Amino acid sequence: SKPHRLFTLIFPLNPPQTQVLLGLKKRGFGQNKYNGFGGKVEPQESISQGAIRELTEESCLRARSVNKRGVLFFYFENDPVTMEVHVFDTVEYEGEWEETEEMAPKWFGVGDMPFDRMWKDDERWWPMFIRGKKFVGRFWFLEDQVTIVREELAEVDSL
Ligand code: 6U4
Ligand code: NA
Ligand code: NA
Repeated sequence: SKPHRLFTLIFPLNPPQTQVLLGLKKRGFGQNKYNGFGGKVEPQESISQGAIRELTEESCLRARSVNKRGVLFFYFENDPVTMEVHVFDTVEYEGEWEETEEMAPKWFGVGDMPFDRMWKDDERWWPMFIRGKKFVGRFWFLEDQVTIVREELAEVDSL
């Protein structure tokens, strides 16, 4: 099979889960897009440990627990490396969010997402996310990182 690389993507929700903290990414892959927090999983850590670490690095919030919500696979035209992104939420976190070198955080209503400033796949799976469903998705992008030429998306009972 093709090489793939593991990533995390975590969304802090406020009780009663009507708002989500997104970050405007200031540099690197996905720059100028709003997204959850996350990054590459490091070799010595579990995937959920990676999500917790990235959340702190990028927003200063410290998650006490995380919930697995989905797995997304991204394929880009002319790039042999599949991105395998593990999506989490957290409702148990400590600290005050702060802007960091990588992210400028901002709260949004879960029904009022800035999809025109997010990755194109997000509006596809976000409805499942906010209904409390788990999901697995695969999205094939052109090199422009905008156009989705094929997708597979399904709710699942467990991950
Ligand atoms: P460096 O700068 O090497 O430390 P790192 O923070 O480890 O980077 P980063 O930020 O490049 O990694 O990771 C990419 C982030 O973008 C992950 O959280 C996954 C997320 N991501 C990538 N493609 C996405 C997509 N199509 N839709 C989406 N999130 C995506 O919602
Ligand atoms: Na990151
Ligand atoms: Na990283």
